[in-house]
Amino acid sequence: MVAFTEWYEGGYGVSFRIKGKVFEKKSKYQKIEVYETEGFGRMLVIDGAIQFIEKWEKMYHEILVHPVMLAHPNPENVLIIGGGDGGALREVLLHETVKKAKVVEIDKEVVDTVKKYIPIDNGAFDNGRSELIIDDGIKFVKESKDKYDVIIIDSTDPKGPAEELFNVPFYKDCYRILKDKGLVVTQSGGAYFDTKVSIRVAKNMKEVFDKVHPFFFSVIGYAPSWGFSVGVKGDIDFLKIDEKRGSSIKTEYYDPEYHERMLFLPRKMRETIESL
Ligand code: AG3
Repeated sequence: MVAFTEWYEGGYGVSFRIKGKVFEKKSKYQKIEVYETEGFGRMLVIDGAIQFIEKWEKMYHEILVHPVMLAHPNPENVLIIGGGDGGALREVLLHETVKKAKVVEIDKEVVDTVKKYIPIDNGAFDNGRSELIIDDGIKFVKESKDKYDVIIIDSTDPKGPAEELFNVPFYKDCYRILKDKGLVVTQSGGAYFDTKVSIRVAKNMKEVFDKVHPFFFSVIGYAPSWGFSVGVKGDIDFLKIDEKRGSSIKTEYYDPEYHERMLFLPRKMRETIESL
């Protein structure tokens, strides 16, 4: 039996039986691999970490995108940092309020690999409202003169090229380039494995944003209960969404009816984060 396993601290593994490896390349930034799984389509792996599995990628991309898009009263200008696979962009463009969505991806090889071997963008990169920029997200945000309603950080984990995307200086730049009110969301590690990432993000975001909301959702392919963290600038209640817009978006996992309940935290995590 051939399998691909991603190992977490202490020896916990997330494993898929595979039919074979479809592609492998070391880009300037990272090692990119694509596997054909036995039962769930293709899988993208970067530096040994599972990024998405075709059958379940919506579990992650819907939960990353829709809560912030629906809590914002009128998201028109959206910035995605990372997200070179186009999954987050595809979900952003479901929102008719969006006039412009930019994807700033550091590694063109990720875009090309996914386009060729696991296209999930569903035409999003060709949509007239979208723009793909190959650049370092840190630099882009630091130099940006444009202002955004929503910033979505769809990055790899804080090792390698994404490390700085989890630090206070980057969050400060994000805060600066949000309009008077705006929202930032980032993936922030597992609740039980990689807990230190969730705690680090909560701590660093609390230094910068007016309000911070961490939440967790199961994403098949990652360790149980994956973390997402939202930073609020200005007068926006992240707990309330625009129900009318919510009911017009077709989703499989994100449920506008359960928006608030999604913010449930395991007790230990809630106590730890509240004490920061
Ligand atoms: N972004 C990475 C999610 C984190 C995965 N981490 C892990 N498996 N250790 C997903 C990219 C999809 N757009």
